[in-house]
Amino acid sequence: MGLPLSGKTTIFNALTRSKLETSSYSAARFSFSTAIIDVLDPRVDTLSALFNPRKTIYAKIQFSDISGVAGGQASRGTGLDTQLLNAASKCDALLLVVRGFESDQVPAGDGGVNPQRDYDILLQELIFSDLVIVEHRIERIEEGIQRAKTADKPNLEHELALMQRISDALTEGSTVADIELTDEEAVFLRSFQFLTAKPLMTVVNANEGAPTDIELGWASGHRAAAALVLQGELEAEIAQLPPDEVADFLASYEIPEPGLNRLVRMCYDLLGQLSFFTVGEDEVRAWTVERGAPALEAARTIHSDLARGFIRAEVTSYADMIACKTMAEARRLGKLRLEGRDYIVQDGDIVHVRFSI
Ligand SMILES: Nc1nc2c(ncn2[C@@H]2O[C@H](COP(=O)(O)OP(=O)(O)O)[C@@H](O)[C@H]2O)c(=O)[nH]1
Ligand SMILES: [Mg+2]
Repeated sequence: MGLPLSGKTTIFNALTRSKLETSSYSAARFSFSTAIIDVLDPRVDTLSALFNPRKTIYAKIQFSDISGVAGGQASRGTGLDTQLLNAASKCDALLLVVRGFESDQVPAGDGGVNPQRDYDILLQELIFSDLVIVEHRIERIEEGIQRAKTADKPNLEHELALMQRISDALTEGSTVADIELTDEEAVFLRSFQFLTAKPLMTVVNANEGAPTDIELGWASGHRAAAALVLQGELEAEIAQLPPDEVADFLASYEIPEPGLNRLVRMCYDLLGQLSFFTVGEDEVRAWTVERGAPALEAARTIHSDLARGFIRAEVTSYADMIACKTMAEARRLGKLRLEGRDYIVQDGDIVHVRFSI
């Protein structure tokens, strides 16, 4: 999401190889498009070359292009459109696109191009929309406390204190993610789907040739927040190239890798996720779990039966697998470990679950 004409659709096209129409005049109305991409992890290709499976399946990320933040909704007290809030609240992370490019064709509005200002406006909108939810909840709890039986009051008062703490933090410009919460509080708050509880990624959409390695401290001052610069239009062009022309194109612009790759790594980092792999003749496949997830959780990601009947996980690190080339050799050299349900899965692990139901 982002302000009109920041290049949301351009970035979306770059990320998803889509060809949605971009426009040089402002459409501040709600619109929504979505696309799913394969995470082109070179480790999957390497494993696929080793095992020569019938199917190769990459991890997937779904991106949505959500427009409709005009800027100033919060200060006018109107807040974001309900459809927009619904669409955004379903996402695991928010990607804020801010304009960093100059252009004679695309009006920049009052004050010209200013990424930090636009970021502040967007964050204010998100904070305001969470504040509306909290204030509404506080009213409901206060009504409830007046009517409640004595036995129910402590619970309601407990929740009221939590909501007031959130309200105070948001009023001071913090995000929900910034607030120290107990696990119990965090679980309780999930159903409210606060936007500022989500990881926030800021993309500064810059012109071709703009430096991409600059410090963006202003966009990473909150917990679970990070920022990067993408050359949106150029990246959208790269996304439309035939795969065998990409390397030459990147070299001619002195870009080490498509910005999409950097962004995908940022997604994994901020969401605290990692990939593990399953391999075989039938299928080589990447799976996604949260960092710190035990083998049992990895098994459940593959299939609930594998978790239900979990016996052991056979685990080989990615590096060992590449060195050994076959499962038989990994086994012979003792690189295939038997792990229990509590084993913490590592990024790149090749996992085979033994189970019985
Ligand atoms: N010069 C330049 N123009 C861009 C860049 N990114 C987007 N644009 C143009 O800015 C306008 C708005 O882009 P669009 O992606 O439709 O913005 P959205 O309203 O946020 O979805 C379009 O005319 C784009 O071609 C960029 O990096 N450089
Ligand atoms: Mg658009």
